[in-house]
Amino acid sequence: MTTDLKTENTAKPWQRLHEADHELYALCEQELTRQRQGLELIASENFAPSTVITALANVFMNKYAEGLPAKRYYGGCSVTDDLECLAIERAKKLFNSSYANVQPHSGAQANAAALMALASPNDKILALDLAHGGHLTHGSAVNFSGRFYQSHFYGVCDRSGILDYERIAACAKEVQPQVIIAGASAYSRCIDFQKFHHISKEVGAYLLVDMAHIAGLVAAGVHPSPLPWADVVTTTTHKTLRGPRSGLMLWNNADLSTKLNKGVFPGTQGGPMQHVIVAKALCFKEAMHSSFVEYQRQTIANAKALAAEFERQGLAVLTGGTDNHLVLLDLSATKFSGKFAEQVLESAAISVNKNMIPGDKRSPMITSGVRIGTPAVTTRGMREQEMVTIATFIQRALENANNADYLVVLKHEVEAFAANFPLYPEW
Ligand code: DSN
Repeated sequence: MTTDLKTENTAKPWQRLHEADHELYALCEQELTRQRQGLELIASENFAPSTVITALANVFMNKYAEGLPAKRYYGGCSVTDDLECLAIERAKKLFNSSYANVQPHSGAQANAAALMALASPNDKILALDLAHGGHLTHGSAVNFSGRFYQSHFYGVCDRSGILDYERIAACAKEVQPQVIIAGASAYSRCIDFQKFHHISKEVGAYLLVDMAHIAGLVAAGVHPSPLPWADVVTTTTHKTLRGPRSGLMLWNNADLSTKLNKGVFPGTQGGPMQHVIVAKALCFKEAMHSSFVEYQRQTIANAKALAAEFERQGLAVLTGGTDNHLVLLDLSATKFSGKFAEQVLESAAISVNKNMIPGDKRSPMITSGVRIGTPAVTTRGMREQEMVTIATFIQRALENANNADYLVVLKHEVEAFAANFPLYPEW
């Protein structure tokens, strides 16, 4: 693992479950084995350092601390205040923001809090269409954001698969939204946040940037930061940022502080998970290290190598390549659906996820695309030459999709390959 905080303590945090609850211990062990044996290519997943996982098990779990440092609804919060202030300072430094709220439990919660702060029920919001790479919490009809707000969507250009800022500006003028959301869960190109800023200002909308997927790239300076341009930035902390499963909110305008903090508590959350804030503060520290920048550079280089090899093999890559940590395969010209491809690859110990593509004729449960990300395999130490091997594994699996015996043999080959890159060797 490319972590800078080596631990001398090789005990797994769930070791004591061995005596306390053997069933749970066995499940933790099975999951560790699964993660070690396969190839993890889900773009939103990563392997947090063992130090971060271990940091989650701490006594702050016992503490209620509604409110903010020095303004709590419970006594006994003096140490908790110190912890939360430390985490806030680290988040601000890492992302060069003036303010941070480290309490969101997840990216979805951070988006709920930001929308609660910036819009009233039934206000209009404008975001990237889910089928074009958006996110459920950006206005989907099946999510609170589509139930409580009038959601409108912009898309990517049909031919290029790339955001067309002139069309987004025209759409914003027509819709006149209260909030414009920029950010994606399946978009492989750089997002121009400055352009989104100008579009938002022109129509008098707030700009909310959800940078969950690219937060690690932004922290490392290998993707432009939304902080100079957005009214509020939300993110998860466990994707490219490689921290614990959690959320974060950042902003620069002091006038929004009360609203945004209240959007988190009491707006959408109760007591913060202070034990997770310990692990978040640790991940922010790790992300300031020079080796983290190297890791993010390699993550992008690996995604580019993967895209190039897919194209060389004749598989269609949406947008023709990538600028970030993920590649979108367009399977619409093949006999495969995204769902079928996901299942075939899983039988060869390769984890990806099916994904809608622009103009998809199939439903979100079937889809015509597959999303493939490099953060986790890069954490394992893989580089460009391994990406060529992985693209070949994927192509061989798809070519032999109906040959169960072949897929069993391929699975063993994939597992032997993965074993060359030990995961959590300290455990
Ligand atoms: N579920 C995440 C993803 O896979 O992109 C987003 O929340």
